[in-house]
Amino acid sequence: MKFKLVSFNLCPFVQQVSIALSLKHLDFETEFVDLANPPAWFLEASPLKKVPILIADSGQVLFESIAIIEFIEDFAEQKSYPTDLFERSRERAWIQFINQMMWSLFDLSVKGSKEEYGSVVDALHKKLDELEAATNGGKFLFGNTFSLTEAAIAPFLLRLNYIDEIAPGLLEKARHPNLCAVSTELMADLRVQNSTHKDLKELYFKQLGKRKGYLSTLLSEEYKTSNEKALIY
Ligand SMILES: N[C@@H](CCC(=O)N[C@@H](CS)C(=O)NCC(=O)O)C(=O)O
Repeated sequence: MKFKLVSFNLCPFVQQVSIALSLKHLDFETEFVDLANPPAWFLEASPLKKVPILIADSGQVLFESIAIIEFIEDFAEQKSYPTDLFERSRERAWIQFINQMMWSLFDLSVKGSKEEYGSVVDALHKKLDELEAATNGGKFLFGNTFSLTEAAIAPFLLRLNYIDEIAPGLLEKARHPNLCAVSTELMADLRVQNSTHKDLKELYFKQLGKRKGYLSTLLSEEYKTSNEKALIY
């Protein structure tokens, strides 16, 4: 079976699904839509008018990143979740935790003053403390296997790394050693590298520029000039 992953160039939730599909070696192509000007077929197919949606060649449509990732796990022969039911449930819960944490990236990008930005960083660090405490010192979050939790967190860590380039101190080795090591591992992974729009970093900085928050003041001039309206995602 072949799949079409409907995407928006900046969307981290699409990237999670893309990594999960690659992890399971499923056959898929990515189609980008412009969410500022969405095509009629997309509005018809996507119940929440959001990406990702995954369309099978049978015409069946799936939506919501976590539900799609669960489908991928069920559909693929190669399984990722642990067989122990408690461990399984915990990994699913951490994927939800990571998806909620994804919205901190939006908060970081829009806070106008350094102080407000600092409060978001503090709150994010506390969430990262929780995740750090749950890791076990393996190569990845919960062991040595690249799993669905890695598919979930890689898009978050990638964007954190982008922000860290202009405002260092988001992921600190002293406070989050295991997460830093996982981040290094994931940024070097081809499944992660191949899961985004090829110009993601530039698009991301442009988006930060358009949001005109504190972070935009730290960008190089080329990203500061746009007066285009920023999308909220
Ligand atoms: N809970 C959804 C969130 C998806 C989401 O927010 N997608 C954004 C792009 S990153 C979107 O399509 N926004 C369009 C809109 O809100 O109209 C999921 O995990 O699939």
